[in-house]
Amino acid sequence: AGLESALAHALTRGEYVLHYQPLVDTRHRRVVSAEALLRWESPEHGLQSPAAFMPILERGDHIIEVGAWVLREACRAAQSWGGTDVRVAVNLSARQFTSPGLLDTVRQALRETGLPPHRLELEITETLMMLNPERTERVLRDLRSDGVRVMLDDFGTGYSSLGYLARFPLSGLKIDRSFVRQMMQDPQGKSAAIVRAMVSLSRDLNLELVAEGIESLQDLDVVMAEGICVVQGYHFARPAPDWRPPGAG
Ligand code: G
Ligand code: G
Ligand code: NA
Ligand code: MN
Repeated sequence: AGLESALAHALTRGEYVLHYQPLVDTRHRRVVSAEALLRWESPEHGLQSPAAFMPILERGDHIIEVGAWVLREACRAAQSWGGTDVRVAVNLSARQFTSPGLLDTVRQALRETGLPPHRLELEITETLMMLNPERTERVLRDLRSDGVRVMLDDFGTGYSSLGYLARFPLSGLKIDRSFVRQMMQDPQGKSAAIVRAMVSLSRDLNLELVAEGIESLQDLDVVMAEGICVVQGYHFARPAPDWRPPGAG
């Protein structure tokens, strides 16, 4: 109960912060996006990862307000990066994605901050995408027609069927970092074969492909050898507060 009641006040007390971790396009040696990652600076418990408190927030309605704050704050930060076209990526929770107000919340965050819609990227998981496929399809169409990008996060670990990749208007796929780990252990193994299929699939479906969890130069070499150009991971940068894109002043 300690965490739960402390969380109820975290938003009004200004205890939430966003850390940012860049996504790098290795072809152009350029940061293309930065993922906003929520942290709770709890006075009693210290810096908390969403893994610790998201499950608690998901049980209440409060998560809708926190999600709206994350969207607005991420858009505000990205707008403050100045004359760059670096995007900002925001993770959506299940409650937030299925809430009737999602589209309004996104539009309001863009309107209030003045961030161009094409600089906002939303990350959803396969599980979330499959909760209500009909609704997902409508919501994604609305978001995409506004110009907002949508990425499928942790791709390869969920339960979506490949048919949905054609049906849903996604912008791209983020290959779960477990594939990179397994490829490093066995470069000719089954995970490598699956990643090769993902590369081919994303090309044919015109989806951007991102490899997560790049922790070393060796990881980078392996994914680049498979033709994956957009990467993210500790090798480039850990999530950090007050992040700005290179050259943004
Ligand atoms: O940053 P970290 O590895 O601690 O994140 C743990 C999990 O929390 C990841 O799955 C990440 O996607 C998720 N997460 C991070 N920030 C947010 C956020 O703002 N909203 C939601 N819904 N999930 C987030
Ligand atoms: O579920 P999602 O992919 O959104 O999780 C994002 C989280 O993954 C971030 O919060 C971050 O802390 C973590 N992360 C980012 N880069 C790396 C990495 O290179 N290695 C590992 N192990 N975790 C990472
Ligand atoms: Na994510
Ligand atoms: Mn992910």
